[in-house]
Amino acid sequence: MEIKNSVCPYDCPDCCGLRVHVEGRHATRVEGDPSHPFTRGTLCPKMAHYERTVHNDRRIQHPMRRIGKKGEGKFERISWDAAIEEIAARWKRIIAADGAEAILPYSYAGTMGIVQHGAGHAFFARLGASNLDRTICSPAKRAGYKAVMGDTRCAAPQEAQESDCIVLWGCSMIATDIHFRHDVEAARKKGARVLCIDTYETKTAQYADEFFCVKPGTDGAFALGVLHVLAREGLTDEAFIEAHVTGWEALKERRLPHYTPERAAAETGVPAAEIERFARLYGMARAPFIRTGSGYSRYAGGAAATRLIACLPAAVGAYARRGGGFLSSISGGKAFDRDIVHRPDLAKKGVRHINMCTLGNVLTDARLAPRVRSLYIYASNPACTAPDQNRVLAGLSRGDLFTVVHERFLTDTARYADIVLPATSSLEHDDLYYSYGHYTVERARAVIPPVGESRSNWAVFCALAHAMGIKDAFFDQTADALVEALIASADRAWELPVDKARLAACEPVELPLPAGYKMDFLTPSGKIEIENPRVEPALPDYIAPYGDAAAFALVSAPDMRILDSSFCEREELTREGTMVLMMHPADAARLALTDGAEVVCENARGAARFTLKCTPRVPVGRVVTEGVWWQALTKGGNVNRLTAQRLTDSGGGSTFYDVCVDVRAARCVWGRGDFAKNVETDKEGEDGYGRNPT
Ligand SMILES: Nc1nc2c(c(=O)[nH]1)N[C@H]1C(S)=C(S)[C@@H](COP(=O)(O)OP(=O)(O)OC[C@H]3O[C@@H](n4cnc5c(=O)[nH]c(N)nc54)[C@H](O)[C@@H]3O)O[C@H]1N2
Ligand SMILES: Nc1nc2c(c(=O)[nH]1)N[C@H]1C(S)=C(S)[C@@H](COP(=O)(O)OP(=O)(O)OC[C@H]3O[C@@H](n4cnc5c(=O)[nH]c(N)nc54)[C@H](O)[C@@H]3O)O[C@H]1N2
Ligand code: SF4
Ligand SMILES: [Mo]
Repeated sequence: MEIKNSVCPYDCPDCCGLRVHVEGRHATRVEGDPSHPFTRGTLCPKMAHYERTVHNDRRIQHPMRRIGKKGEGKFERISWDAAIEEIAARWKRIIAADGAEAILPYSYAGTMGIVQHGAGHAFFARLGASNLDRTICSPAKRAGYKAVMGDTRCAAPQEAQESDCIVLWGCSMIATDIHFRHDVEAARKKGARVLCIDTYETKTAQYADEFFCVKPGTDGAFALGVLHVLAREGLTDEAFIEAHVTGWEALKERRLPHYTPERAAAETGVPAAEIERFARLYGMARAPFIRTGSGYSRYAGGAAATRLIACLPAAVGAYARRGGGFLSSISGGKAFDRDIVHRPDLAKKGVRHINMCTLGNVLTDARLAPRVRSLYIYASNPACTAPDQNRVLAGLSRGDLFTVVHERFLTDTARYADIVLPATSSLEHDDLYYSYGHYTVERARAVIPPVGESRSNWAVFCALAHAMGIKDAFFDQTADALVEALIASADRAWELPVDKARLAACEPVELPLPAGYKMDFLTPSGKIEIENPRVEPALPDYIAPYGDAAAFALVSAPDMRILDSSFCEREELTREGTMVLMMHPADAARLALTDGAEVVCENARGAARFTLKCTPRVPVGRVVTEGVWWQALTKGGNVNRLTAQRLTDSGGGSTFYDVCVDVRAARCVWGRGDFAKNVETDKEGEDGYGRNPT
């Protein structure tokens, strides 16, 4: 038995260091790496048995061609050569008839490693395929942060250890950023208060000292109300503002008078006295620290809300204090020149961009020119995780759409593929990882050989490049050669020397930060720009959510046991799963629904079926589901049957939580069915679920 270092590849801010026990061709055990500066040797429940994902019976072992109907999941085994040849032949025909833009790549963060995550970018750029704008997660938050803070580095999470007031804002820390708890605990031992702002009583809210429960999508109004109180009660740091902030006076004169605590209370549902209390706790703290998740930004006004939240630390001068600051998202990826992998220089001019949040419309809109004729999907499961699922499934069902899915498991998406290709897990390929929640980076080499005939993303794109007749030595490299080049690029990409020897040796490496980095405001003016003339509107204002004409606001939050739809393969994690809908007992009583009942949620886009859980953790007028479950684990469609393709104010982001639904009892009861059965019931439309608006 050998123990080797690796890195957790999932789309999680923690990016844990792993210690993998290897026996022959098998990983037998996975533990946390105690030498990792942020994750310190512990793992979340999902990764504690990563070997059960890697050596799972459900792993796709070899390439396959569809023999059943789309969505049915019937395939025959074919060879890699046959698969690559068929894809290349189809693509050549499509390019000849409609041009390369008729091919659309679709990928996201199934793996976060720089090489495997962006493995297709150079290939599809060279081909001239449609560009995909990867907007599904948090571009509104990024755009909002950038508008105020430019490229300013976020405070390191460890900074919070010295804070006396930590705000977890739309951040489900216990589910999604569990290792930050260590830093929060350290501060708490020294007397810090922990405040949580969310839409229902999450485990994180229960953990916090104070919980502020806002109406979904109203955080911008909450921030404005707090800023009003800070200004009114003289809790701002005028010297800091004078030296480091632009636009405070404009905000104070043109926005804050409209956002009295009473007005903010009307928008957010948080009583005025509570908003005042929050402002005082935050404003009187010596060194307040805000950690935002992205939940609050997946609404119509997601970018505006981020801009307004970013005004809080500016107003009280939190950046200047030891332990104070703002942690939105860390760009550890900037330590490396990712263009080495992405090769934007290969891109052809004028090629169209397609926003991934609008996949449903893009696939079903017959007027789109050219129509998308082929979809190549890797490291993502859009049939499950993309909004407006009925549209997405209608698109994926098109007989004239040639779909290739490169996957580890036969996901909801893979079932619609014409060709399925088996993908390696992170233990089977080489890569380099950075985090969006801390400043540690780490290299991982393959620690076991590929399971079955699986191949890495990079290996598949090299094979496709050759088959498409692309003659470029770039596609003759190994993934590890790209990792080496990335590591070497740290010299020019990061301003302080990175420990490349440790990095090369697969040890976790903390990126060095310049002293005083928190006060180094990397905006054109060198100041925090509350007012920014380069963005529209120059001065941020609250934007109300879209909503729908239906009774309940529906929030779909992260589930502790799975990560988006990843880990649905793990029976011990999902055994008790079926999608649960949480509702306040008073609402349930009003609708004559009982705990454990099967209920249907519906709106103009579709319907989905849930098991009801009555709980006062969810306020009246709201319902909450957790996790994005594979269809086979639901009782009839997952939550994305109900979500919309509408975009955020800026950044073109997803608005997953900006949704309303009506709720009623299901008319007939289905057991936790297999996939085929659920498809059947969809067709019958017995409960109206699976209703397809097209
Ligand atoms: N266990 C687990 N871990 C995960 C994931 C998962 O699904 N499960 N997902 C991964 C991914 S892809 C991401 S992007 C990250 C981060 O996941 P993110 O979604 O970016 O952020 P979270 O920290 O989970 O915070 C989401 C929280 O926002 C709350 N929320 C929803 N609407 C509002 C609102 O209007 N206002 C406020 N204040 N709060 C609101 C939700 O109730 C939820 O508790 O987590 C990753 N880690
Ligand atoms: N309703 C609702 N919907 C949501 C969310 C929500 O909170 N509510 N969250 C949204 C967010 S924040 C995000 S980021 C998206 C994420 O949505 P997706 O991008 O679909 O992410 P996952 O569901 O994790 O699926 C990733 C897939 O990649 C595969 N994979 C892993 N490693 C590799 C690899 O190396 N190569 C290949 N080819 N495949 C690999 C995994 O097997 C897995 O099936 O979901 C969004 N959808
Ligand atoms: S999913 Fe997140 S917390 Fe869990 S092991 Fe991976 S990086 Fe760590
Ligand atoms: Mo995400």
